[in-house]
Amino acid sequence: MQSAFTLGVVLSLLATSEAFSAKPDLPSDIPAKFQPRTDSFDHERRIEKIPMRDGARLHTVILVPKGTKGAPIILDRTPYNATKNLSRAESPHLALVVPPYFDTVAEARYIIVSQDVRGKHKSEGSYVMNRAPIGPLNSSDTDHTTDTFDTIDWLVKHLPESNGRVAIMGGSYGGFTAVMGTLHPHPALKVAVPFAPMIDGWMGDDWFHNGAFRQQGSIDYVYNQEATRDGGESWWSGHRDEYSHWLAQGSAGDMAKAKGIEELGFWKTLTSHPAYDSFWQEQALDRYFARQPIAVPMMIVAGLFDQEDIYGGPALYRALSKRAEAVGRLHLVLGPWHHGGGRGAGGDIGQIRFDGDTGIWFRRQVMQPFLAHYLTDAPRPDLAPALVYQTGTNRWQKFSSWPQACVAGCPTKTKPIYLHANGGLGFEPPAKSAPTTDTFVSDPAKPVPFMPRPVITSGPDSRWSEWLTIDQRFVDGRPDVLTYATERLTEPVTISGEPLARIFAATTGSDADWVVKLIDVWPDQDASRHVMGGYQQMIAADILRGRYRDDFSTPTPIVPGKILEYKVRLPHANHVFLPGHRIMVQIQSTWFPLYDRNPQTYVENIFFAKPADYRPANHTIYHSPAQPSVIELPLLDGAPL
Ligand code: PG9
Repeated sequence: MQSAFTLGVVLSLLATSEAFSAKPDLPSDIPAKFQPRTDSFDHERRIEKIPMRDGARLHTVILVPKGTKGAPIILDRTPYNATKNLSRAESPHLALVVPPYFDTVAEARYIIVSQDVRGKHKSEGSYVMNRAPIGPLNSSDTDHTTDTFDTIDWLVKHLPESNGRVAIMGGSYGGFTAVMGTLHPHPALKVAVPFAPMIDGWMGDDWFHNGAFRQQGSIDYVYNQEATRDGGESWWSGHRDEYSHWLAQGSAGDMAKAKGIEELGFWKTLTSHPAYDSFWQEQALDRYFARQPIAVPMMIVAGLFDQEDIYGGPALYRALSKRAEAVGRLHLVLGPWHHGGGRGAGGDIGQIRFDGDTGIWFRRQVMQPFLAHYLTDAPRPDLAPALVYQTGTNRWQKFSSWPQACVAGCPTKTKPIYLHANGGLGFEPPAKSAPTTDTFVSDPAKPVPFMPRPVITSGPDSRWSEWLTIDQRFVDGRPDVLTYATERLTEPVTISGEPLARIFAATTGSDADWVVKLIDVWPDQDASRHVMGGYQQMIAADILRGRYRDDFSTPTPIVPGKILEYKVRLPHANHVFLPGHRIMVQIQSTWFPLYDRNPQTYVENIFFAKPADYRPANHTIYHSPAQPSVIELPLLDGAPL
């Protein structure tokens, strides 16, 4: 139905000659004589430079289904090339031209818009990596909120085919810009769907996890993003095995120096803020948005196995769900997805299979009815606050809140599962008589790889998107990986929420990293899929940089030999360990080259550690009655071992 608002827009457009001046329907940078015929296309392509309030003009690609009237607008704001984003295939069909996450909106014949954020590709202005909201970290008059506002204002005034209602969508960086667009929204912005949004770059998204620097994927990303406006220069390695590439350098700073990228703006920013200082705290969108009204209905889409932004989606949901306006307007969808699963195909990750294509199912059955309700007055779909995929059983579950279980503040409190002597793991506390410690040597010269070598994270052989589900047997048995496991389960064990590892440990060094992995071990043989026999499937795993054990913003050295408790928060999980399976915990101290190596000697800034700072250390894990190391499991059904 055409709204009075739309009619007003159309009439005002009719009144200006500019409105109906001929607009090219193909990229304006193609000379007229080479413009192909588009009669058979089911859509028009319009290229616009949309002016912002400060005069910068942002390059915007608009796809309008031919003959459409009263259509909503879907807006995606990206640093990754809007033209490319809406040129997936050379095809006259809209559905093939747009990226897969627009499949249902293309079917619904909505208007699809992709815009280069300021300073990237064909947009004017300067690029700031993850430009913060206007305020202490951004002294300019523009941010993603104002740019979104100005863009929407232009779109609803210049697209007579629209019904004047806009949704903002996008993944990862585009998820971040989508969330930012809702801060002070234009009245036409009716709904937001951020996929895998980057929310807190220090706590658990792209740049750091609990203080450990994600060197691989950060330095190269900064180079690709910042070296040139159009991304024309990209990172080079010269090694098939990225493990040897990084090991050949010393610190992350040495790698940056070797590549000559020390002057890049965001690299300098990263290296000046290794701790969770005000720079990170003030731009963490979960903290920031918790203080703002939820101005636009939002569906946050996140992946249980997101190798880049596993923290942000659930953290944002948790922060926003405390606000009164969240009721009926805020939804979390936590699917069995890697970073791109919800936006693409979601049938499997590596060897782990799910029940059908969960990505397409979600977009058709959940996202599209949600969008249609807010954009076209379609009936309100019956959506729970949280829709979470249960791995192990492979089914979707609806929850009235999320997480279901956590250490404090959830409907259910976690229960500890204890590390035992001789590699045991169980719900009973350790016995007095048993040995109380396990010691291993962590040698920075021989770090534990985070995926089997050769480590390949780009190109056709890349295993980057599956690494969180890779069979952990490739490190099980290494002398620097401790493994603890239960007996075979006789009943299912269900977890639903946020696990937390509390590990008592000592080291002979003055700093150390702690990696804790919660693993589902499959039965020794699997009749239907042989590859799954004995498979060690990671369910939740993360890293803590020991210097931040007491305070993320203030690092302190570890006193060598002192037994301390380290709390490692693990990513959210919704999983059933099935009968016949075993629960396993692995503890190690390196996850290389994804995370930079801790020199294990306390230095002020690990980015610039010197070769002599890297020293082997003996790490001791305690499992005594007085110092019990545990994983606080978000158990839903008690402890039925
Ligand atoms: N994870 C990527 C990213 C987001 C935000 C900042 C930096 C990197 C991405 O996929 O966009």
